[in-house]
Amino acid sequence: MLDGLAPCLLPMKIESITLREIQMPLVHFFETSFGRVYARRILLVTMEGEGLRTWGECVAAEGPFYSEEWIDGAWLVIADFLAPALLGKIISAGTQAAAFMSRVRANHMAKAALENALWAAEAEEKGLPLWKLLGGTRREIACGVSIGIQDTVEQLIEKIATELEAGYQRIKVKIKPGWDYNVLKRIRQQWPEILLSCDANSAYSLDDLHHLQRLDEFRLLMIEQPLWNDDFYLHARLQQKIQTAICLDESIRHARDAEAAADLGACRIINVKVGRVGGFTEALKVHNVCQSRGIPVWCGGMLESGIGRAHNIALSTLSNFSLPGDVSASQRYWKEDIIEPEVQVSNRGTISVTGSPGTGYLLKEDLIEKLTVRKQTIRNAAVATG
Ligand code: OSB
Ligand code: MG
Repeated sequence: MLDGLAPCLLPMKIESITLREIQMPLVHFFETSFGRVYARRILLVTMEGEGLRTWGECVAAEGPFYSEEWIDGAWLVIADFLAPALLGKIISAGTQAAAFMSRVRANHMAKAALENALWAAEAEEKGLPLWKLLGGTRREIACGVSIGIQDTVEQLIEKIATELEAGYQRIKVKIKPGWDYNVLKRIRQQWPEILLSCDANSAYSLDDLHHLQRLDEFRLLMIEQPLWNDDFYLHARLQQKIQTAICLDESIRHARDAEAAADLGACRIINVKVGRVGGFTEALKVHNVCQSRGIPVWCGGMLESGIGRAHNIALSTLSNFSLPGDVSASQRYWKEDIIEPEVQVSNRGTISVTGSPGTGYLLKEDLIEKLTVRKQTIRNAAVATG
């Protein structure tokens, strides 16, 4: 995602980095076991140099509930540490970004926003679609939906019916104690054969073993992150005692985690979120580690705007992304997305990628400007606010 004012040429000397907060109301609230969100506060970054500009999205949420990162923390980490580490550097490929930022521990979503912007610039500069630069092979990716906790089961059933009618290939529902067995039972009564999974976002402990075993009767494709957000060991013990495949999301922070989880038998499936693992370079490593161990992966979502969504689509074209992801149409989230065209899903539940260079999507810069509530540009060590 790059708007070259002049024909751009990597290597690019990074002259300034701009952070923007945009606010976008969700078409429908989204509720997980850790809370409900009605509107997103999204941190977008641009990197400018030698007359060009490239965009990235930081997927950190409004509060540190999914993981330790959140928008205001990420903003500071980028402004005070990551941007200064990149400014003045000459970078010719996305893979080079991580080394400059490695002195900063973790803060993966903040790092990914910057690294992914450089990958997008590299793709554009090489005249390649981002998905090809990443090593993708599919022209069409399979889409599922993640449906939050609703006020009533009937509302959930209605939502599932709408998504199935639209063609989505897999339904994932959020669960928590008190919104699990009976809800899944009701769904299975209505749709005995659909591809169905659930996501607990760490809402259970091993004390719930018998309860979780009862979910086996629903023949779920997977149960996502049932236990602690930072755990493999107890997930491995749980996996031995339930038939349903465990999918890890929160616990997998990098390729070494994927390796450890696979070797321990902590999961049979992994959800890859490019922000959670710190950028495309690490996401590719996770993909490869999983592929070599026979663990299928799929692309998770973080209620992204079009920028992050376009990046997720590109990543999903890699060969081991063999299960439908949580990458769905713009209109499920936003009245108007910030990219053109908006992300559209076919009636077979797929998104197609094109042969155009970069992400294949254009930015609605006027709309982004209108949605912006905060902006800060960092140049060398000096900080300018405006
Ligand atoms: O656990 O996958 C998750 C959204 C916010 C935080 C965590 C998760 C999710 C989703 C939504 O499930 C996926 C999406 O539609 O973007
Ligand atoms: Mg999840």
